[in-house]
Amino acid sequence: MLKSVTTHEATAADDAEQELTDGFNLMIDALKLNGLDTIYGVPGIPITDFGRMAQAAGIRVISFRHEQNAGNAAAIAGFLTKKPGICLTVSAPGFLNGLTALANATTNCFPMILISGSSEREIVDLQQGDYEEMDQLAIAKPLCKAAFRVLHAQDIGIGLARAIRAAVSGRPGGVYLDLPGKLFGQVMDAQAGTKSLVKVIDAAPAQIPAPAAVKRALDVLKSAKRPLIILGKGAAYAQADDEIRALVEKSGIPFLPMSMAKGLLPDTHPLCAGAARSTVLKDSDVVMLIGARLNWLLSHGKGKSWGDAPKKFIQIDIEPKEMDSNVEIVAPVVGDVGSCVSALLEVINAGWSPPPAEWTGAVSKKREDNVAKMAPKLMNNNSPMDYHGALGALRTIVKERPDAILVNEGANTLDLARGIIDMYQPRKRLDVGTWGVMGIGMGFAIAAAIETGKPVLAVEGDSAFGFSGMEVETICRYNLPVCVVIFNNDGIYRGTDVNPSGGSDVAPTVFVKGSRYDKMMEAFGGVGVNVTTPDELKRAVNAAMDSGKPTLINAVIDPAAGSESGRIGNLNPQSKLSKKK
Ligand code: ADP
Ligand code: TZD
Ligand code: MG
Repeated sequence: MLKSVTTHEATAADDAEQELTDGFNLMIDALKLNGLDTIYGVPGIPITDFGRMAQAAGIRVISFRHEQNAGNAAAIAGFLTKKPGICLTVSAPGFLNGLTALANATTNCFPMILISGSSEREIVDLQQGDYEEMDQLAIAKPLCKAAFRVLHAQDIGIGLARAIRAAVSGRPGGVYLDLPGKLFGQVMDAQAGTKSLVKVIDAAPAQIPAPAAVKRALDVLKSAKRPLIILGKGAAYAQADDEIRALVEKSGIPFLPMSMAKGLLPDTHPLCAGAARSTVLKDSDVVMLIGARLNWLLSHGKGKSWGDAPKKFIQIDIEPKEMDSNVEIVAPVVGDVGSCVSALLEVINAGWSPPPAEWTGAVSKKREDNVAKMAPKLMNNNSPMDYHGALGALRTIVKERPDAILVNEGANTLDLARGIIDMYQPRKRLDVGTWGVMGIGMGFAIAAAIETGKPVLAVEGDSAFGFSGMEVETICRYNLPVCVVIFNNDGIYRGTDVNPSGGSDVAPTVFVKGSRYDKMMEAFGGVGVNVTTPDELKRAVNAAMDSGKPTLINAVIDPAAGSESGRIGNLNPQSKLSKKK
């Protein structure tokens, strides 16, 4: 009989024989040894038994309806815990379904490991048509941070150790681990097997910034008349929450949180410039980026939205190659956010003059004006609802339940929720990230509930929800405290487009009118509610959050309320030939 190294006690009778282990058990033991206690995946050949045995060995195995959602769950588990999230799939098609999530995780700097079973190497390499034949390693390589294949049971320990280190050290990202079906059944001596396992020590070592780089950054910061700190999701990932808060408050510099950095300090903090975004981007003279890239989300650090005032950029990032990627960085500080911010704080604590009151006063004034302008819109009780009325209700709920996790995707549903719903705690807002990808919703919501045990509120455009909607069954199956609110405006951006040809097909952006997504949740034993006013919405969400029952609220939104592509319509190419609408 084969014996798992860690799961069975040896008996006297067994002592006579050589104790054996195999690929299944070694992989399970390797995961457990490294504290990787949850697997998100979809079963099938050749990993069905692996999932069963992992569950028997005490690993939590969360089974999804589509690998992309399992992969997104693993990715966000990585973001929330700083441990690589594990996604497990079958070969070729299952692998490819998971690959989108792996690429997205890499793009967003989330640590995860996609583990896929694969077919017989000998047949795959000769392209002889094996069951689910595909050279998965080669395909994964350009789309992730690192990719490895394990061919021998005795290399499983090293294989997983390499995958863990690659995922979490330096700039975090996605790693692919290829496990051919044959590997699982390979047998070896149990003692040698145990010895072959590796417990990874200090997987993401602190990266201390050079003192000269810290000094250079502080000199630039001191010279500023209108300084600004931009916090990105790398700062949220770093879990250096106290240090970041101290840096902002001791320096007295206004801060702008990127979407998933909201809540590192509360959006209602007196130094938060979230509601004065265009002003601070335009008028600031020194900008310190902390775990944020100058990509499209920050207009590449140049152009109209950055105004005419000359800018100097300081950048704190763990990835040296990020420096000067879009504009000159006059003070690069390479290291992990915790170490870099601590180093800056040491000097600031020793004596610091806050930025001119003229600047901080102007930022506060702008923020207060904008907040006041928005307030009446958020209080409307229109039916059908517009985005502001519905989001005004959700904003109050999040304020009253600051430890709930907000998942958010869509176009108008995303852009308006990001601006309107204030966040109060770190890593509570999870969204479409760097790619603006649709489909993260249910995977993120499920992993957020599993990893944190906190209630989850997923605010979803009706289109966005459709990309992962089948996972409502998964939410019901594991009885997770997830409340999904669908902003149902009958389509993508708007439900009012018409087919310009006059034909019988509806326009490409339009869905079935009056759909009842709430019935989907009811189909699996969850609670479904249809709401048409902000008051009803508020009541339904509060009931869901109080009960912790899987709930889906179909929130009927005026189909004419949205705008093209939400807030990023300017990125659409325009035909110079077609007539203007
Ligand atoms: P946002 O979209 O919020 O602006 P980005 O994803 O563009 O954020 O940027 C995150 C940055 O944070 C990446 O450049 C990444 O290298 C960096 N990063 C991630 N983790 C850490 C860390 N622990 N310390 C320093 N930088 C980090
Ligand atoms: N496919 C993928 C994977 N990601 C995308 N971002 C898109 C397609 C394009 N897209 C957007 O950028 S937003 C969006 C799509 C299809 C859906 C917007 O409709 P919605 O939200 O119903 O989710 P609103 O509230 O109607 O704007
Ligand atoms: Mg919509």
